[in-house]
Amino acid sequence: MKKVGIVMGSDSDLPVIKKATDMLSCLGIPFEVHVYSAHRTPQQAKEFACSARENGFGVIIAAAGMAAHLAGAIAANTTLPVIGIPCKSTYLDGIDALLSTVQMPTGIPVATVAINGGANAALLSAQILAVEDEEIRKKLDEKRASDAAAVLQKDKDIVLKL
Ligand code: RP5
Repeated sequence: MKKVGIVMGSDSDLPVIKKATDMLSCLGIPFEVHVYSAHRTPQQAKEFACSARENGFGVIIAAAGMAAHLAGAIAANTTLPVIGIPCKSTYLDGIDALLSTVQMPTGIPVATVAINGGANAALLSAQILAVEDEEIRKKLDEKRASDAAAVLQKDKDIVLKL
C-alpha cells in the first residue's frame, strides 16, 4: 500500500496534523510525518518532495500557516497529488494561509481543504489512494455508512427529546 506523506511547516501545526494522523490510523493507511518549512528549511522540503514517489508515497499532505507556501513548494517538486491544509495562526483567523494555499498559479495545483481541515485532508488522501486500492475503498465505504447511521441516530434522539 502507498504511504501518505505529511509535512507541516512548524511543530506548532501539530494539533491540525493530529486530526489527519488519527483519521489515517482509523483507516489503516500508513503515513510518515515531517517538519519541513518552505521558508526555514527549503532544501529539506524540496528533497522530500523530489524523492517522495520513489520512497513509496502516493499522496502528500502539507500543512502551514501565515504566508503558507509549503504546499505549493512541495507541489512544485513532485507530480504526486498534494493536499494543502491552511492552518489558523494568531492573526487573520487563517484567511492568510487559506488564500496563500488555494491561489496556486496555473500549472502547479494544490487541492486545498478547509482551514485546520486535517481530517478531510486525510479522507481526501485516502480517496486518492482508493482509486487503485480496493482495501481502502471498502474502508471508506464502511466509514460513510457508519457516519450516516450516527446522524440518523441523532435524528431519532432529537425527535424524542423535543
Ligand atoms: C508557518 O508559520 C508554520 O506552518 C506555522 O503555521 C506558522 C508559525 O510557525 P511558528 O512560528 O509557530 O514556528 O510556517
